[in-house]
Amino acid sequence: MSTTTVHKSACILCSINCGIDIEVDDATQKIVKITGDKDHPTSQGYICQKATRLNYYQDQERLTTPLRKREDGTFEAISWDTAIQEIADKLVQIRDTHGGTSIAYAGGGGQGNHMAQMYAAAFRKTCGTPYIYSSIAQEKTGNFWVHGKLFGRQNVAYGEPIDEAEFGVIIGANPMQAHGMARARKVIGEIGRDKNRTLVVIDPRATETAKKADYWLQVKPGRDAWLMSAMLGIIVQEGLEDGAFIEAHTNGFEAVMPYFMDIPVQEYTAIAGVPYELVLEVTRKMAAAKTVAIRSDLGIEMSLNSTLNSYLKRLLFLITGNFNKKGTNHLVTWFIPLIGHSRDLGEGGMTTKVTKAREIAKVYPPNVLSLEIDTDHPERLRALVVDSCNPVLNWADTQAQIKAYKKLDLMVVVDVAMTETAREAHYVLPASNQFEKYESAFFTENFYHLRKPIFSPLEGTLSEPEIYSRLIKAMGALEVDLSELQEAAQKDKENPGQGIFQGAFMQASMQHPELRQFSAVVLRETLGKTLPDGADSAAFLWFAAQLYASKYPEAIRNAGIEGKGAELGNIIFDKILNSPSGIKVSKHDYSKVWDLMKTPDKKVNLYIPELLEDWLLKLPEVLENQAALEREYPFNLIAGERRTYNANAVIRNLEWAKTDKEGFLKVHPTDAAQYQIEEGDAVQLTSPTGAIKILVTITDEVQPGVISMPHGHGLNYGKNRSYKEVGAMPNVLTTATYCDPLAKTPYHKNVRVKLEKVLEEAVELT
Ligand SMILES: Nc1nc2c(c(=O)[nH]1)N[C@H]1C(S)=C(S)[C@@H](COP(=O)(O)OP(=O)(O)OC[C@H]3O[C@@H](n4cnc5c(=O)[nH]c(N)nc54)[C@H](O)[C@@H]3O)O[C@H]1N2
Ligand SMILES: Nc1nc2c(c(=O)[nH]1)N[C@H]1C(S)=C(S)[C@@H](COP(=O)(O)OP(=O)(O)OC[C@H]3O[C@@H](n4cnc5c(=O)[nH]c(N)nc54)[C@H](O)[C@@H]3O)O[C@H]1N2
Ligand code: SF4
Ligand SMILES: [Mo]
Repeated sequence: MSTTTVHKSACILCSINCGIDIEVDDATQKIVKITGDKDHPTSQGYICQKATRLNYYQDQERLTTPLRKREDGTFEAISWDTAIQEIADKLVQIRDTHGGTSIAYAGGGGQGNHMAQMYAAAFRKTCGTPYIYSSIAQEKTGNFWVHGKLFGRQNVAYGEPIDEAEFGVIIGANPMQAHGMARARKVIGEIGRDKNRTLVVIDPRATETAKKADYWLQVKPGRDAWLMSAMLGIIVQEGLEDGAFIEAHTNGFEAVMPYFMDIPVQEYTAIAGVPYELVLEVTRKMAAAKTVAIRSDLGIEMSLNSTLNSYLKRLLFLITGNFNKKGTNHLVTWFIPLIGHSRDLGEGGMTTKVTKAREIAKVYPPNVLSLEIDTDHPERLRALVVDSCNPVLNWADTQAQIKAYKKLDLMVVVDVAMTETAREAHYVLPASNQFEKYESAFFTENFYHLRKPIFSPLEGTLSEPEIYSRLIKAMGALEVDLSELQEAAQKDKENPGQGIFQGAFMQASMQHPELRQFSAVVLRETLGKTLPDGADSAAFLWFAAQLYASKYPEAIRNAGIEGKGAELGNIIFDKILNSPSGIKVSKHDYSKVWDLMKTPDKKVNLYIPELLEDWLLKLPEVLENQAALEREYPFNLIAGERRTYNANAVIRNLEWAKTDKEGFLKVHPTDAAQYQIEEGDAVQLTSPTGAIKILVTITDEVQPGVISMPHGHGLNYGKNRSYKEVGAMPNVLTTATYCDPLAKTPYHKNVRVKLEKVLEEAVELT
């Protein structure tokens, strides 16, 4: 009988990052079984079906050597030294000729590999570029921009505790499949059974979550702004707002109120497609509830009026007084900030060079990337480094991207697998995967999980911290002698508690200010070398812990971590290193959360004139502008549904899926009858940008005129497979410019298409 060992880690398939126990056969080093980790502070043993099949991530086809593209488009294997030096030389040449702003970085983290980010930041500084194009900027940047206005900073973050609220509202999210909240199925099930709690779901589709709800408002796709405006209209017109809360905690209500006093509620509910009486009942009940929490996601972010939706959703809980108390949306902190704050346009904020897209929360929108490259503009992008991301598959307009990438002087992809994007690159660098190196998970607020490696790195691969450290040095940066710091780290290890390393590090940072931008690399090579179990890449957490401890000492002690001053930071660092299931780093008392506000008077600034004047008042124009497109392309395609077996594009081998390998398109029976389509038939979908073939399943889960396809299908894995075996790529249909005017978030949930039945037998993929 072979023996096995159980290792603790986290699932890397969605932002919840549930704790997992991975049982590995000692002899074969194969994963035998994956179960939930009961010691994990937030998931508490919960996992969904996807995590149990993470062995398909571990065992998939991998990259094992750096690759360089030949003239004829094929790749050749090269050594790491050659790859690093050639890439570094080209980056320096491009930077020194065209400026750092001609270089862009894309990706950085997927759902569970965030360790590299500190090192990637140092690398971007070396390149001299502010440009980080991130998947988060194709969903959440409208929210962040609104936070900047309401709360004073774009990186002020809040939680959405549906589990603690008397009245929960879920708008455009399907936690039963997509999660987005911890232990979602358990929590939604509990709320559904509890007579004292109410759950409202706003979704055009009869989702698994909608089926558990007390009220399901089947909004028409893209019409949430009318629905939420109508709800706000009812609140102010009936005087249901919380005057005491508004008085104590907000500014600007008098300026906001008239806009909603004037909303023609019945007309707006009709546009939204939801019965007026139902909206009235739900809104009154919500206004009367003791606690309300609202959770939303892509259904309103990747939809028409994305940024306006972000604002209206927040007004709903703010003017009913449901903020910053238990059971309501309330402010939280992150141990390592996911995003930053960017100054807005008019305040000297940054934009891209060609399309002038604004930087929000320190990131740039994927939708404009191809437009920033594929142009003769003298300040266009000329080099692109992609890490842990598959834009060709996942970002808007696959064809426009492929065309644009051909114009680049340099394109580098760092990934574990030969992705659709990697195929376009000049250089492909193979990374060790997330179970072969130190990694972290920290999407969940007030929490941090450092994950130890379980397997040795696959031969030929390197971790991202190592890759970026080598690139930085090969570019000629960080030529500082670190031996004194290395000695100090060693002495500190032998004489703990005396702050020897801390003192030396502070002194070195003062003497060589240029070191600061490389602090992650410096710490890895000094303090890192003294850490147990090869945890050198985690050394930057020591610094992060000091920063966090200096900002939130009370909240940290409130989470049961004792200590003062520098000692508190060191204690958190030690705890992180020694908590295989992750730790709660802080707990903010409800009486103190208002301190996290960044407005000068700590009040919420409700009035955002540009959204009210230029947008809410002009909602009818949005409908008019869509009308021609809707006539020509009669179907609303929800392009990117989260299902039982899709997980972005992290797992490439579709054998992992027990069901729905084909990635069926959901079509309503009425539409199926009209187009004479039967279960399993193939159809062609054509948008203004492109066309795909896809197999149909007939279901009344969608409304007539609305069709829904999964996200993360159509991957080129294995050879000679037809679309029938791999599904279809949604972003062949999407258009880069079909997006939110402010945040540039795509309208992936409202893609307009024509549908035709396909008669031929099979179409091979190229
Ligand atoms: N299984 C699985 N889970 C995942 C992922 C995955 O790939 N697979 N990806 C993860 C990631 S990266 C993310 S961002 C999250 C996203 O998580 P969610 O946003 O919760 O998931 P989606 O299925 O994309 O969309 C949510 C809902 O929006 C609805 N919707 C579509 N159009 C509209 C509209 O106009 N109005 C309203 N109100 N609703 C609309 C859809 O019917 C759908 O039920 O999921 C995460 N979890
Ligand atoms: N049409 C449409 N498009 C969508 C969506 C939609 O709903 N509709 N959803 C969007 C959303 S919300 C998101 S978040 C994006 C997600 O899209 P992406 O940001 O592209 O994320 P993933 O698909 O998770 O891709 C992660 C990549 O990281 C690689 N990888 C895995 N582990 C490692 C590692 O350890 N190191 C390195 N270097 N690489 C690794 C994987 O092989 C994969 O190529 O897709 C978006 N695209
Ligand atoms: S996919 Fe998300 S919810 Fe499911 S186990 Fe993984 S982290 Fe948890
Ligand atoms: Mo996402």
